[in-house]
Amino acid sequence: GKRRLRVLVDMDGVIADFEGGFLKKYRARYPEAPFISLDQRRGFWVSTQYGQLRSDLCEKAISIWESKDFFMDLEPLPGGVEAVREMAKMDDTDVFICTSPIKHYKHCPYEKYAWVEKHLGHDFLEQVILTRDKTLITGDILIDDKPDIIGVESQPTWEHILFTACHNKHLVVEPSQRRLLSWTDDWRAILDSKRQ
Ligand code: UMP
Repeated sequence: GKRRLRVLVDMDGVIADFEGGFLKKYRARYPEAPFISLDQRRGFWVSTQYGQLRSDLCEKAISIWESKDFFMDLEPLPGGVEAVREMAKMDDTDVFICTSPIKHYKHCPYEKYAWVEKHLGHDFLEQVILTRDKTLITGDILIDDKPDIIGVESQPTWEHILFTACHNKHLVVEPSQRRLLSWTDDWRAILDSKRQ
């Protein structure tokens, strides 16, 4: 085909292990506080589920990802960085990392760039999109673990591919909603299905 394929890849929960990094730092900082194992996670918002467990835990959870080095220290999720590198090398394919920074901006935006530089290389910084509204970004597909991606544009150009994560794996989704179960799943076939 002559048109290039544009792939948008989310960061937290797709290529960077937000949930694992959160739980490790939360347990280290609040060893006496109850916690939610990854098997028990339900719903996209960690802070909401912690707040339901005990009201003071909502702000304790938030304090973790607002801390310096939280985003920088996230481990890559298995196969994610390799998949992104590989798709970026494919013919007629443009890949962008599309991620929403938290509003506590002291560390997060800087560390997201630093993470991409560390794991994908300096040149890949050209591909970073920080936005709180992914519906404004045009693309053919958006690979993201958040089940409901909404914003001011009611008809985004991309097809949302739901990346399976601890918080969404039990969720029953519309039959039309495609999932990527992990980076060992057939992401190449999903890309090919969108090529002209
Ligand atoms: N985030 C919160 N609260 C939560 C869980 C995540 O603020 O309970 C943040 C972390 C990420 C952002 O910066 O939300 C999610 O970004 P995307 O994965 O949608 O890009």
